[in-house]
Amino acid sequence: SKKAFKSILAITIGTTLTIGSISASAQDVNSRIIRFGYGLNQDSKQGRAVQTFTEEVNRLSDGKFKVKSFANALLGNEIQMQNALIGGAQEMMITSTSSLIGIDKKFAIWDLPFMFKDGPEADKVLDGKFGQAMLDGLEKHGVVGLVYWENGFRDLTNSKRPIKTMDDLNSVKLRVMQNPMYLELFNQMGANAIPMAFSELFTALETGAVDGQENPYSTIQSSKFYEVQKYLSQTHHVYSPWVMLISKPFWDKLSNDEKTIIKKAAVISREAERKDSREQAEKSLAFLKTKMEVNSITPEEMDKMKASAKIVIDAQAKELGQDLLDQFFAAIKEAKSK
Ligand code: TF8
Repeated sequence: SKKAFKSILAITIGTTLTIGSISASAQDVNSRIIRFGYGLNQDSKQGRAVQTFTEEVNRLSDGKFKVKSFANALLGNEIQMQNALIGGAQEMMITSTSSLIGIDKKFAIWDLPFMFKDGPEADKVLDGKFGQAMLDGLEKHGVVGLVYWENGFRDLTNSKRPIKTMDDLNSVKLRVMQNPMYLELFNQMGANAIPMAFSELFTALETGAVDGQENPYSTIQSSKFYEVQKYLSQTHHVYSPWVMLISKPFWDKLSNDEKTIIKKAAVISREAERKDSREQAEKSLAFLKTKMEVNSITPEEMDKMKASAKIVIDAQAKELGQDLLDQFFAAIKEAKSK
């Protein structure tokens, strides 16, 4: 009868809805707390993307996973956090690939100067076979690499003078990331490069312990470097990625369903972060122009900087092996052709 059909329909719909809403709990998903550390402040593209990740993990696990995020290097600087992940004292973090070289020196490859034309070109190499192989190589060192985010093209700021030529870099005390490639790159260009953790940088700029630094526009804005720096020079010397890491001891405890949740949320956060980063770059530059003296570099001077950088690239070939460099260059070539 009509009535019986209706009630069967009601039961069917009811069951379907129930199954839909309990799907995450029907899986092998346990209650977990994930401590997630990062270096920038909450009101930065990094902070916003960590928030996206937090919400996605919460949604996909039906609230069973709780991500507790710690901004401003509250859990330590990047190197300290990496070690905490390896030891299992912290679950997750986002780090610059640059500071990972203490764990896997191959990661210096991403910081080779003047490699990428734009973000989408870098995405292809990072998300493709080459980038994945680099992530796979981390596991034996005690961390699992999930996805790359965009830190972005790096530009120079300082408080001494506009940097228009390499000569202008002379005797500028420039903070660089803790990676010998940067040390050599800027010393080669005439600066006095000083490696330092990002968490110490604002104070060092404020007190004059260093004169300058290099980071993407968005970070110069969100970390308020414009308050203690007068000049911004658009060198765009390196395209710098971030990488999302999870502690290997923690990862090994997770069920496959749990790993899938983390992986899905990581990819969603990556897409959101890159979009935000690319929109923010323009806005940050416009903002910084109201606060700082901004100059571009002429093509002739750019060529000189690139020639100087070439020496550093050749030195890295010795350090990392020509093989790896060739694979990297091939991946870039392929990305350019697509
Ligand atoms: C640097 C990096 C940092 C980021 C951030 C702390 O200059 O670009 O801004 O890695 O996660 O140290």
